[in-house]
Amino acid sequence: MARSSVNITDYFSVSYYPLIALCLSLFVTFAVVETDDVFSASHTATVSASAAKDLRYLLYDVNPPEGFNLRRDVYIRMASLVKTLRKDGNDWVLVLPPWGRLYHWQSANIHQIGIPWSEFFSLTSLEANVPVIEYEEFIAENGGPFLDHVLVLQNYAEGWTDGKWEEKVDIRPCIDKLMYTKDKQGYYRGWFWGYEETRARNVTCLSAQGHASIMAPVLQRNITATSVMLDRAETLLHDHYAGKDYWDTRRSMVFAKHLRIIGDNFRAKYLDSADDADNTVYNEDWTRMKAKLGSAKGGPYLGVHMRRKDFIWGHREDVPSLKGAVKKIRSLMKKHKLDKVFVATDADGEDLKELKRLLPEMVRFEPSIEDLELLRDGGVAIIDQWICAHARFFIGTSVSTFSFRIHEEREILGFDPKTTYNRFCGDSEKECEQPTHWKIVY
Ligand SMILES: Nc1nc2c(ncn2[C@@H]2O[C@H](COP(=O)(O)OP(=O)(O)OP(=O)(O)O)[C@@H](O)[C@H]2O)c(=O)[nH]1
Ligand SMILES: *[C@@H]1O[C@H](CO)[C@@H](O)[C@H](O)[C@H]1NC(C)=O
Ligand SMILES: *[C@@H]1O[C@H](CO)[C@@H](O)[C@H](O)[C@H]1NC(C)=O
Ligand SMILES: [Mg+2]
Repeated sequence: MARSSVNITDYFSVSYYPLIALCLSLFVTFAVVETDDVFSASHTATVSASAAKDLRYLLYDVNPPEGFNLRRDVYIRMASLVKTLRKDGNDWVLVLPPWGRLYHWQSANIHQIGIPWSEFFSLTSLEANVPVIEYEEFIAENGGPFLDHVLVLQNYAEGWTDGKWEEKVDIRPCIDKLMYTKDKQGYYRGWFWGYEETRARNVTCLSAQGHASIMAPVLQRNITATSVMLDRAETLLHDHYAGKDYWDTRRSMVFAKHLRIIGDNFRAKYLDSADDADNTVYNEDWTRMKAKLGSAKGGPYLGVHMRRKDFIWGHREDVPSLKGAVKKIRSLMKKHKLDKVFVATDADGEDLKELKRLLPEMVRFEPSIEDLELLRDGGVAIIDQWICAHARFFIGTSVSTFSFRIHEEREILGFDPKTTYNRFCGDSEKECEQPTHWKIVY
């Protein structure tokens, strides 16, 4: 079996530190070409004290059970809100909520709390879309771990009145048990991404129904505090799903360079895949990454995302048995004349053993414990997604946001939609509707 485990520790010592130097040099480059380079246009993360007057911070968090890939989707909604807010006066900055305590991130008991975004994404790239700072940078700029106001978003207790949809937002009594408690000094304590020192001066529940930017008037007029956190931010909908602004933000979510390097080295070593031959040459500057649809060829392997765990516990009819999935994999390999298959999956225990028995030739990215400590579960998920994104043909799992993020990555790389928007069907699923093609709006 082609179980392949690379030694990532090598990549780290070789390429991680030069990376910091590289980032610094990129920064200088971007600053110089300011006139026509979007990459420097919106950088206000370090604002001088004199301009700090109307500087305001938007923080947010998401319902604890939500996973990595839905959280990435909520980021897009918040970035859109910050853009709306910035159009109307104040110098709003989006504070990136540290990663951690995700239900699925429990590998090997490694510490996975308070992880900065720079471990997973390129901050320079995010900043070229909307001003962002890491949480620890916020604490430093703000002079301490104090938030002025937390708004806990919730639906309306009464649902949609008259069955009619309307956009609205109102201060309302909290529906669920409040996850914040007052301490002796009158400050509110809560989870705050595991930062125990963080506290809030005020907490209010707000019923909201509508798109992210319905919060703009409230944040501009009703709440005048400098730092405002929206908890349960997933309550708000996309301003315009798959529109230009959506795609700008999505394209700006460039994976951290060290993760892309590890993925690329793995492709080269185990999958005969390289950008030049595969027509997947990547531009670090997402504002200049405009691959033509159908231009990407991809590496000579089938990419598979097979979601298991909670997706099979409910015996969903749109998720196949392992046998069914392997049958489909074999037929796709034959059809597309591919003799290699890369499998990304969250399968574990008996399920994984069975999969390895049924598909012994599969290639998987399986880091050692030491490597996992460096990458964390989020880094491994990104590397899995990056490798799937470069496959000649991809098949994912029905309604998995993990698969959806791979679709988007392949769309950015310029793959023919036929090679991307595919999913497994349940063994006895009657109408197996395939995923929707969302075209990039540049
Ligand atoms: N490395 C890796 N991790 C996976 C894979 N599939 C699922 N996971 C993990 O399991 C999580 C998915 O479940 P959730 O946390 O419920 O939510 P999600 O990320 O929004 O994605 P979906 O549940 O698939 O919609 C991911 O965030 C990953 O951490 C995979 O193929 N490779
Ligand atoms: C915001 O202020 C306006 C005007 O004073 C008021 O009508 C509205 O109810 C307030 N909204 C919230 C959410 O507090
Ligand atoms: C908390 O916020 C609410 C809503 O804006 C406001 O009415 C109230 O006065 C605030 N409480 C404190 C202690 O500032
Ligand atoms: Mg999920």
